[in-house]
Amino acid sequence: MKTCFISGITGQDGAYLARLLLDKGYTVHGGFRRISQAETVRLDKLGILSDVQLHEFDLADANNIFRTIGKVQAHEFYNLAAQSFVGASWEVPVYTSDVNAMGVLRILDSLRTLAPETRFYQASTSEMFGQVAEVPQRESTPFLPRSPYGVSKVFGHFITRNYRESFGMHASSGILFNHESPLRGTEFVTRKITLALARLARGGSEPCVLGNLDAKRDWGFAGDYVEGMWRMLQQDTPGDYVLATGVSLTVRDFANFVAEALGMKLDWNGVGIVEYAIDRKSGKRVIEVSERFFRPAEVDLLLGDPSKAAKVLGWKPRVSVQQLAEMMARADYEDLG
Ligand code: NDP
Ligand code: GDR
Repeated sequence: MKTCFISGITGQDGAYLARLLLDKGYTVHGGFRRISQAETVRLDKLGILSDVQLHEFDLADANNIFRTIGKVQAHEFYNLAAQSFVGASWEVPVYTSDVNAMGVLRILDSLRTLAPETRFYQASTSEMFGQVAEVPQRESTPFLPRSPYGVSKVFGHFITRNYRESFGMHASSGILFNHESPLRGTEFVTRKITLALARLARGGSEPCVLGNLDAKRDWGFAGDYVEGMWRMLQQDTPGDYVLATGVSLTVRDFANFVAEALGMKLDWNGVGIVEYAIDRKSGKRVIEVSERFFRPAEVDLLLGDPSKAAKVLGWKPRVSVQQLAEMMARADYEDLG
């Protein structure tokens, strides 16, 4: 029986990965942060809170990481913990860098000393492509990050590769494009839209206020993506893999899918900062735009090429972006009932 450690187990991906690995018979350990109240709601929602072993774990604390790694001695270590909200990374750039960049190094160096045979997964991101050098983006596409978050993740990516090359560690990076689910944090744009529109469908009147509606993203389902993470660590040799759907749509497109799933039909009016959408049936103002949600620098277009993952890992996403929007909209609508 294998043992794994998941940092960020309380987050969206951590919860889905924990469920997957429990189903595969792993003993699952996970790291949670010592904050005023530990956030275990996602593990609870999946019904697995009592099946996982939780440890206090903070990427900012090297001694804590060292002790935890020595204690657990996992076969596989998945580093999913991060300050993951791009928008916040301009507000807390030093913290974001410490956690997302130095945090990875703290783990790798502890593993090198205490558990060099442990297989390591690093949660890299399509945000590293930033001002994209080519379309679609693949493993060989140069990184041109556009946010403190993206810059910090580039360090995490390269230090993972460096420990692989320097010390022969089985360390892999998944360059994952946006993946969402009903467990997605409410500040990310997909969940912000599904929650706000579900409230409107339940009789509410507050419009969903968004930023850049023209941003294009390659959105998939988190449940599919954690399967890809696991497959990377089952390979004989470590490597870097893009996980994506190969379909890119605007924020506006995603909102249209959500509206449709909730029985609305959006009519869009105006452009730029004065754009808004009205539901043709109820006449309610459903979406508005505010400068507040624009970023100092934007990643305009992300579109991934997952063909290496398909070929080497046999990985394929199963849920389309339209099915994803429906799944999330329905879940929020039911929860509000
Ligand atoms: P979430 O924001 O849902 O989860 C992040 C997790 O990290 C939470 O468990 C959080 O704990 C934990 N965490 C935050 N700061 C620290 C810290 N200082 N020490 C220890 N734990 C910490 O993110 P996702 O599940 O969506 O993403 C998982 C990983 O994948 C992240 O690294 C993210 O950057 C990366 N990624 C995500 C993509 C996506 O589309 N979802 C795409 C590409 C990469 P707490 O519950 O206490 O806040
Ligand atoms: P992203 O996801 O930055 O791609 O990072 P997010 O959902 O925050 O933004 C996606 C795009 O939507 C635009 N947008 C808005 N975004 C938010 N959050 N709120 C709004 O009101 C809004 N209006 C428009 C954004 O400008 C952006 O272009 C996610 C995170 O999970 C990262 O951790 C991960 O690495 C990347 O995906 C891949």
